[in-house]
Amino acid sequence: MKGQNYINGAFVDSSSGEKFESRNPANIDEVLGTFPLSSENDVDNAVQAAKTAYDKWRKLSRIKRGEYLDEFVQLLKKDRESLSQLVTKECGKGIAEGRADVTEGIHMIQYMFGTTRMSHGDIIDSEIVEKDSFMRRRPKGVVAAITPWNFPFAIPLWLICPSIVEGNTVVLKPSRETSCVANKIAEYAHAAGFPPGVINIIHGGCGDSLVKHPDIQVVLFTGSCEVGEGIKKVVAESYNKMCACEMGGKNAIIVLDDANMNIAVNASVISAFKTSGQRCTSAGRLIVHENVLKEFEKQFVELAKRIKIGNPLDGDVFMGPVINQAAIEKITQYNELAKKEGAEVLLDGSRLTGKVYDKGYFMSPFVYRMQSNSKSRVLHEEVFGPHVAIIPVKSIDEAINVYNDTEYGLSCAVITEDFRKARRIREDCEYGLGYVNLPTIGAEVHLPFGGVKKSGTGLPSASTLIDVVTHRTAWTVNHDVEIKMAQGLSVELP
Ligand code: UN1
Repeated sequence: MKGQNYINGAFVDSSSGEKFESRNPANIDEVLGTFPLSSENDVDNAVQAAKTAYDKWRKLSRIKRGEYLDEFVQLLKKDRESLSQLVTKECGKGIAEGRADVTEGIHMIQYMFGTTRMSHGDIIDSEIVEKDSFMRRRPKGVVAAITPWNFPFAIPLWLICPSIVEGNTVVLKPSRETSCVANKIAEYAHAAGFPPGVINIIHGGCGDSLVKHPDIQVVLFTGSCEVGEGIKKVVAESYNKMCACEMGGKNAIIVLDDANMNIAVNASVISAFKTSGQRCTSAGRLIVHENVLKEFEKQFVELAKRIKIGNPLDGDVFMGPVINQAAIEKITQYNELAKKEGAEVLLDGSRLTGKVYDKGYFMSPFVYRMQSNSKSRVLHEEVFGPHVAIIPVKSIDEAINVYNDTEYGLSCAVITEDFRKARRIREDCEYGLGYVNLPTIGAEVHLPFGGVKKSGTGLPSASTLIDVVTHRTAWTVNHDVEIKMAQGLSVELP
């Protein structure tokens, strides 16, 4: 694929003239596409196009704006399978997950389209009966969306769809690792006939100048803590910008002593190893009651050993490659660090070699037991790979303390048959996404998606992004012929 930026309704090259490649992580000799390394000038062009389009776009009715999304989704649905294959080829997750990513993106478009004929403000009583007040939403302007490679289809659509339905226009800067999928999103948006400038996509190397651009009102970001913290600093220094950042987790499954062992083991394998542990919702910690520890460990390790690793396009492969060489190095370092920090290794994971493995970035699961320890780095830092700790606990109180003992707070699951214990977890653990008898992954688009503490800015994405990309305004109308004031403010005029 020869990728280009998509600015003001046209596919254009970058003024930088520089290029980068996107490769298949399961076969690094395969170049999937070449893309422009965008410059500050390209960023400016894209933001100006979005700014110009904004005025007309915001004046369309919400229903009319939604109809473009309907057209968009009809086109995407026809090519679901080829899009899923591209997602899998470019980011390496299993084909079932490639399909789920495309489905999740389609759901977001359908959901936002569905909201356009529903009420979307409030009517609020006044203390004066002749007055009506309304909470009305207004768009904010030009939105910058910066998205990761692990959900190359769904996450851009999570961020684009609520923004544009509300009347904003968007400049998307996708991860370099998954530029082909982003280019496809641009092609389908173009075919759906969105007015020029409503959706703009610029590739590679320009996130910083996009965030700093004075005409960007909102920055939506999903990715690493380091980048998110940088964005928060830029926003703090400007008077007209705000941001919503989703920034990872050190999520956990809590397995209590009454747990259904089948659910506990399956939920843990799914949470730790789907997407090769590279979701922000993946579980890096399994907090297990000592009464069931032995049984849990035995079954979990047995199942983890049986995981099929290989070409993610093969339907029976559970784990594809990790994304790149840097990921291999980071995960390997954390596996080594766990050993140094006193981990009891139950399943030693490493880079796989030989046959198909030599062509890509394949790693096997690493499972270890470690006592809770506030100084351990591996129990506190996000690894973003197939690396999971089993932490024994003696009670539900200890499980809650261990769960909360990280700087993150995204996804939490408890496995129990006792609704009272589940309620303790619901009330006392710090999280944005909570699950009972389920994995930590797999949230649906019509739920709020976001974490607390270091995991996010407390402004969840997906459905609740509407609150981020709109100003809520108060609009009050008097139906009387005289002015009656609330708060006893009515006075005789002189
Ligand atoms: C992410 O990894 O950044 O809940 C998003 C889930 C998916 C989204 C993950 N629906 O696991």
